[in-house]
Amino acid sequence: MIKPLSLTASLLACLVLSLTVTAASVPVVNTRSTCSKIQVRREWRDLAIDQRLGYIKAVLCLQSLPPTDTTRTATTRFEEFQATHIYLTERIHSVGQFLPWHRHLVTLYNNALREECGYHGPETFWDWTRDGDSNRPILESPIFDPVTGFGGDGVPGTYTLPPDPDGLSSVPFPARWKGCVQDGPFNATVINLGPGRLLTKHCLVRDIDESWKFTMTSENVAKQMDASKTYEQFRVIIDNLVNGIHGSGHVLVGGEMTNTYSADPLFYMHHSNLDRFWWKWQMVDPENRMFDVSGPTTQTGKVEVTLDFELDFPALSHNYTVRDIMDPSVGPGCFVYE
Ligand SMILES: *[C@@H]1O[C@H](CO)[C@@H](O)[C@H](O)[C@H]1NC(C)=O
Ligand SMILES: *[C@@H]1O[C@H](CO)[C@@H](O)[C@H](O)[C@H]1NC(C)=O
Ligand SMILES: [Cu+2]
Repeated sequence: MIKPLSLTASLLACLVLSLTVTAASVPVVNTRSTCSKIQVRREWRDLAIDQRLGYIKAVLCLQSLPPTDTTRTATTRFEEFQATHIYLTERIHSVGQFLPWHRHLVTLYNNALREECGYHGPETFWDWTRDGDSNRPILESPIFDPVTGFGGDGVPGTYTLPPDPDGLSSVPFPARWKGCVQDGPFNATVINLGPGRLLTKHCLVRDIDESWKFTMTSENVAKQMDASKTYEQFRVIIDNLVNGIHGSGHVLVGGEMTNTYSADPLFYMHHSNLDRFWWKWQMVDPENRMFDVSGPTTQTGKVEVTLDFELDFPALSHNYTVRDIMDPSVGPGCFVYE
């Protein structure tokens, strides 16, 4: 196992500024950093079986490592990522920086799987349109496989929501809590965060609902993407539950995934897919779209986000500007999608 220190070292290596010289010999600092390696993200079912098993093993490893910041509510390194998401929830959803912030959270998570838990397969994501386009029930997707996937549905009657005297567990999606996942690699996972902002020890809860399948087709996603000519339109469309681009992976799986404040390992698989849709949208017209960003910086405010806006990742990373994150093919992202 590699210590978090090497993560910092490799990030720094990635942040070396490159200097270019224009025709007029005026030195211009290119602030976009170079990468020692570009990660090519590959869909889950395109990974070899041993890569899938290696990924799962690395997630279990993150779940067994202590948090780097022991003063917070996270009890493991895995929970530390979700704790940061919980802590910032109101500042990173339904705002202009929603997509860049989540893009970098997924990058940091992937870095941790690799650098702290030795995963050496391709970075990966769950393209749920492949399941939406298929005639088979979603539960038969390789993503829910009990041996080579993330395990299946919750078992009814195995979980009861705790009392919520302070209203802390309110969640934005229509949250459903059928029961504990009892097959697969996470059947013994104990989650200490959630539901909502409550801190309770509980199993990984899912409540798979096939009726959302209609939003998960590639046709639906293409329709929403085509309708989005600006970042502003795209940003607003992805947050519309019925359009499905952001909501689908959450509401289909249910349980922890319908709870902004909680932790299913599928969260990162889904959010990377959402990020991929953004990347595809950017790549339609990189000149105009790669650095297009807009929207308020707070849920109720009127201040517009800019490329200079700072994104913070408490306990995970130092700040980055939105500009740093927009083009994932340069540092600190250093990835593309297949
Ligand atoms: C999880 O699955 C393993 C292997 O199938 C089994 O031995 C174990 O009892 C299960 N644990 C729980 C908590 O269900
Ligand atoms: C990091 O970004 C946050 C959020 O924009 C900001 O409040 C904070 O001051 C920044 N921290 C540093 C050290 O620049
Ligand atoms: Cu989120």
